[in-house]
Amino acid sequence: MTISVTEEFALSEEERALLPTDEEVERYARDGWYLTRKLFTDEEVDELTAASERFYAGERSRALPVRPPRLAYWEPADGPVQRHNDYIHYESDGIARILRKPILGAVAARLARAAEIRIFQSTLIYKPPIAGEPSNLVPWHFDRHYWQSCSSEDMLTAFIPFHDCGVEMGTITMVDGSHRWEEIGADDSTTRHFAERDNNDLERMLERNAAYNHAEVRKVPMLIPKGHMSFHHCRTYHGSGANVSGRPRRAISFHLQPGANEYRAFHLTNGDVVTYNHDVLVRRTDDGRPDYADPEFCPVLWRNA
Ligand SMILES: O=C(O)CCC(=O)C(=O)O
Repeated sequence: MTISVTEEFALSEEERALLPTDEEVERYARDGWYLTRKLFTDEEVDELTAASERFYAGERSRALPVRPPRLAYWEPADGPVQRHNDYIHYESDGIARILRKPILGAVAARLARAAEIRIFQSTLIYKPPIAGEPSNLVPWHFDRHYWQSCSSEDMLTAFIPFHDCGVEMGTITMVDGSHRWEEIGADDSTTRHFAERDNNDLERMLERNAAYNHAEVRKVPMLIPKGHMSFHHCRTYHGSGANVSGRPRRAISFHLQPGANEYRAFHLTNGDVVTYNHDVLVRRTDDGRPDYADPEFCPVLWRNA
């Protein structure tokens, strides 16, 4: 039995058992994060590692037609810092094939309570096994700030490590329930990526927002076995620490949008309109806006029957 009309978006009976239960969907709404069952086989995860190594060695299935203004794009000349490479689902078919496994999109659709899920962005990440490497530290932030040109408040991210991932590797860590906080202190600077911001400012921002909401900052490291992944809501504060494991921490941050998401003009205080990298890549809607449903860059991952 399947729960989808087309073969493309069909699940087997075994896969259906991997979906979050109603209670888990409720818990995601309360906590702002969710740890999945084993969605990828060991072979699929190993293929992610192999395909990422081919990517780092220079293999591309296709290249971006233009370089967007704020592209994260590690190259060998950047050296042994933390590597981030955006649009990996576009540039590596070997990786995209596995990311597009329907069960992943079906889990996201359940959590976001959406009938359709599309890819928004995907970033290949590599934390080198250097205990003191400062670029390995990911300061507290939430992703909605980077997506102000999006209309949806329900975007979400799957964090997909390519191995067992625990605290010693600097796994992703969530601030429990923080997606429900009312925000204070947001200004134009919050739209800038964490790599361009001061870590102490971001730490203070978290503390200030927690205090304003009379909330305790409860940091929950995601202990993710191989083949499993964590999801977080776009307003959930998260970050991660040093990699002291002696092994590289390899992962993909897979950013997803509900079907209803679309471009909106978001103005900064000086009147400038916020842009996202897609805006120089994707096709236009009939009324001239960047189309965040462009199948080339933002393909559909899952659609309910
Ligand atoms: O690499 C990390 O630990 C955090 C990645 C991240 O910020 C995200 O998945 O949104």
